[in-house]
Amino acid sequence: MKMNWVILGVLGFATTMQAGSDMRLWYKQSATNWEKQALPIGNGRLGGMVFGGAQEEHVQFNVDSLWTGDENPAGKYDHEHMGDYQNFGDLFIDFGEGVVSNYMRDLDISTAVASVSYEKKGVAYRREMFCSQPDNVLTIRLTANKSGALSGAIRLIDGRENTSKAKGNLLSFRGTLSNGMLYEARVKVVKEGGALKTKGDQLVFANCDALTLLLVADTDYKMDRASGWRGEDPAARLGPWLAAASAKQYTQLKSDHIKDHQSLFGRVVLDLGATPKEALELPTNERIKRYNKEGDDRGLETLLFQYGRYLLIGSSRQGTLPANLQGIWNNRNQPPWHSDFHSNINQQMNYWLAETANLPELAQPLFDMLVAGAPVYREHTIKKYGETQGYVTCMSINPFGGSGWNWNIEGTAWLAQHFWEHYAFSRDQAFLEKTAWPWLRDVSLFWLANLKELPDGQLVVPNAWSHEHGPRNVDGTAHAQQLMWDLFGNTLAAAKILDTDPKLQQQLEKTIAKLYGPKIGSWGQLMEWMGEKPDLEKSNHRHTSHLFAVYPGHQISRERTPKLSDAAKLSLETRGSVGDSRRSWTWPWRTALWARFGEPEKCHEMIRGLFRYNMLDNMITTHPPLQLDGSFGITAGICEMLLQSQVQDPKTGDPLIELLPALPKAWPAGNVKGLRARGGYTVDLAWKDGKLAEAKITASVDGTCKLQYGDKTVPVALKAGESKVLSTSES
Ligand code: FUC
Repeated sequence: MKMNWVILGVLGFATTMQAGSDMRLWYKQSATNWEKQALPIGNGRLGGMVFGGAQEEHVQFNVDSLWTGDENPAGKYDHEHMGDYQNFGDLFIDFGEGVVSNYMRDLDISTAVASVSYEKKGVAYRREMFCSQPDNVLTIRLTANKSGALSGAIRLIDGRENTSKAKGNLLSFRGTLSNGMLYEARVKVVKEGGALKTKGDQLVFANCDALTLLLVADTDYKMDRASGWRGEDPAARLGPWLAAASAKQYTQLKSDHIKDHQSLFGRVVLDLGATPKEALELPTNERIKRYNKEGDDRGLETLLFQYGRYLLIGSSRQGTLPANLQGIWNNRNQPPWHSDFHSNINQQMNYWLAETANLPELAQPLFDMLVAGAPVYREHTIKKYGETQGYVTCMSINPFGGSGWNWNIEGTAWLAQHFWEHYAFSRDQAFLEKTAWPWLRDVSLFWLANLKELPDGQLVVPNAWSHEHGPRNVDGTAHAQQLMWDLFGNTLAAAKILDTDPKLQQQLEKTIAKLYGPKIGSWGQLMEWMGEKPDLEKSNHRHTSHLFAVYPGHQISRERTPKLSDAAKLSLETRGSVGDSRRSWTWPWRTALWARFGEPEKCHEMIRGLFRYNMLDNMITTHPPLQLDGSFGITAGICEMLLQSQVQDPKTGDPLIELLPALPKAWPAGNVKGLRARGGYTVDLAWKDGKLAEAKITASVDGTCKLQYGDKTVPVALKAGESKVLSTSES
């Protein structure tokens, strides 16, 4: 096979790229179970779970910042100080009883609009719901094909104690959490035709032609320690938001919302091949069952990929808190694991896709929260470790800089990787200097001061834990050592690029050389601990912490460290895929790991496993319970199958961009548009008969890289804004 550069435009992607068809989840029944069936909508800050009943609509809603708890100085894992992410409230619309036919509810993830349609007494009803980011409202539009057909009652319920009021065309409640946080929600009902009046704490509407419900909600949380984590009373914003949204026509609200959503969602188009007609005719819950038997539904896999992107757009936008264990969707006041920011895999997995799947600005909330929390982490660290530099945290993080449960001292090093990667993908120098560098430097400083020297001079992380597996407080777990290599390497690279701190650069270089490195054990495995622990190493434990160096790290790779790579592969194979290995987040991580090993069939097996064992009807992954890490993570895993860029030329530092490194047999023909690669590149690919047909690479900054397909490589030099198209031919 030959790879040739062709003149841009001759083989355009327009002909091969199809717009994302079949981007709908749909069902023939309304949801009865919040976790398994309700459908998520969100604008990053405000989220809703839509049940879609014909007799009664129920939208449970959340705001990202409604949290109990505080700075948690004692590092407790309790409800008072660690706190819990709260259910904000519920909105109910009672339409009354009646026989319903032709019922359908759906969620179109390409427009981020959920809808319900049905017929009752000869009238066709339609309902549309979405969370608008530009207008800050959760909007519900009720229509019918006959005038005066809409009658019912609307209730708004506080997630704690109901204090709802109805006045004029408004429903509202307001309250204060145990930590003093103020919160408020309002719903404005705009009717067309008919009548609207209050009845107790409800609004009753009769014989209306159409109604638009606008729900606004917020808290007085402020991501700023100096302000005591509190800002303006939410009431100051809710009024103007409602006034502005109700001044717009519904069609305008909807088109502004869709435009905003598509500006992010539309950046990546994926087509993994055909879906049998009979699968398309099935509602999503049945379609998943069919897929688990037949395995031939490429559209469902594409939908899964895009759903991760949809969910991140819905739960993480600039200015919000990052997506937590449940994204933004939670119907309990003491949810599992507090619905917190879990720093031993889950929080990191939530954001892997942001860079590769072309949603980089959605990672900003993660950086914002960590930077805002740093002064608290620092105090907490000094209390625990005495006067030292930098910071570490406990495993579970809350939005007030607090963290609880056991110390996860390596966690901040793992999070540091996200700061570096954000730069590596964008080459955004200002971000590197202002945001990433302080974090990389501070976490490195902690570790430079706190590593333990072995008698032979090698350096290890003391008191480490291969997450939730085996002994605690041991020296030099593979995971911790690999994190140090990653952290110090990235910090050194950043210091060189920024041309800063030569003393620190020297110290980092020396320390990297002395780090206790990855070891191969007696049966060829990658050792998880300094000593062998055969029973544990051969278990089906869910965590694959010792494989961090393969993904999301890059210390071990097929190309540069083939022996270690083989050992790591054996360790992964040994973990198997039964028992504890079946979790929301295990399959995605292993998809990415197998992709790094260049094992496409294993990758596909992981996708199948996720669908079979850890998928709810609403296509959100379950641990159990519902956990969003898997939904986000699988998108990142699929990205690794199609494109990888972690390997750098050792001399120039240029990325080696590998095209289709793990394309399974099940995806013989397809295309993808808009994946990102390190170095500031965007890549489009088309393949046929299991082989690359065409690649287009576009640069956002001036630079050079190498494209690799199979054993062929070609150098690329591009200026910002330029593209090149590569085609392959048999010869
Ligand atoms: C980590 C994992 C668990 C679960 C929890 C939320 O502690 O070990 O499997 O995902 O986070």
